[in-house]
Amino acid sequence: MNIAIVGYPTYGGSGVVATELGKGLAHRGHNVHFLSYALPQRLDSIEANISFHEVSVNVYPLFQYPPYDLALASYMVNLVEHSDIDIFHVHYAVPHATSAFLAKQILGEKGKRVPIITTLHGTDITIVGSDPNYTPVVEFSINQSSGVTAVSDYLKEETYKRFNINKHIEVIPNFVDIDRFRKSDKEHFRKALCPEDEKIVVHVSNFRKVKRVTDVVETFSRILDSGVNAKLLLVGDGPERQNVEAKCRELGVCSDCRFLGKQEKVEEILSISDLFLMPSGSETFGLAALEAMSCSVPVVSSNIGGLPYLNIHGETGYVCELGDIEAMSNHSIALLKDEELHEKLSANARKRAENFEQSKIVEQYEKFYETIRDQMFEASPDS
Ligand code: GMT
Repeated sequence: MNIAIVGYPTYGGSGVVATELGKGLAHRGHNVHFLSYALPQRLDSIEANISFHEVSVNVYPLFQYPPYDLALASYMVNLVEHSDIDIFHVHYAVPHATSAFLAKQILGEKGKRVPIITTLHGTDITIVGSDPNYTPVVEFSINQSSGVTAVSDYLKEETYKRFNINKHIEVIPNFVDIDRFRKSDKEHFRKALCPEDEKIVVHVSNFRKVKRVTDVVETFSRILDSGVNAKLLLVGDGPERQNVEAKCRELGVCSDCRFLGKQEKVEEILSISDLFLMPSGSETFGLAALEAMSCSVPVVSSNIGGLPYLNIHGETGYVCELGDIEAMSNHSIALLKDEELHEKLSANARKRAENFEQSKIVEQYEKFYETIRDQMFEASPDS
């Protein structure tokens, strides 16, 4: 198939899923076209059957807000006219599902029909999409998609609760490349960061408010207070960075925290980590936690959204009430102090991650594409 994938290029779960899915589909022989306003972070290799189309938006003095959604719709139309696209798969409803609807209408006028799959990821439903300034358009665009997927049962239910959706939503979970994300020997790296053999606590996110990164620092500070010799690695960057630094200063833990920024080889950092903290206020699945688990790192997280499904309490880590720093630190301390327990949870975490192995999930998407295409062309075979 010729598959066009639309997504965000940024350091975040929906962009990672879109890019890794495209790479997986290309690996299975499909031709994949990525459309975005910049090269996706994880699109780091050159393959004969992958191409990237940068959507650029003209600036004009009249535009306070350059209309990216219109430019994207135009690129989608042009792509079909020149590259014979079989399916569009858009990730994150806002505004991609709306651009896709517009492209579909324009192509329809030209006698061309291309199915549109929309994958719902998270805040496109729980925060941004639920903003009344966007709700009617988001709801309409989801309903106009040919097929809709959500990354967890939790997100599927939230979507039905928050919007008037008249479509089946297929749940296809996040996935991980378990060969790339596996514990590997990076002892030299560990020694460089932790010369005194300190425990390594890690957090990876895009540092948005919803990730509650200051809770990570508070939990870490209590871990140090308990006498555990540890370092905190903060991977990623974003709007909360200043507040997080301020929290480190307030708690006097700066010398034990390392801000590593937007790293590409996250698996190397996870390979030397002992504990992953994810105290998020909203999380539909928790891809960053899955990648940690795949590297045999147990997770202490909040019990929000899809997290209790991924991170099984007492088996792969612990889930705690939102904002319960005490519970998060108590579980973290117990885990870091008890080697036998740590070993057991690490092994369980890896095992759990293997359920979300990339090729299995890519195949599910492939099957879903075929089902939607069959439904569409069976319904009106002449078009
Ligand atoms: O925050 C978002 O909704 C955007 C998205 C992203 O690009 O970071 O994250 C969501 O999608 C991921 C991939 O499907 C999920 O693993 C994350 O849990 C989800 N984030 C939230 O729900 C906050």
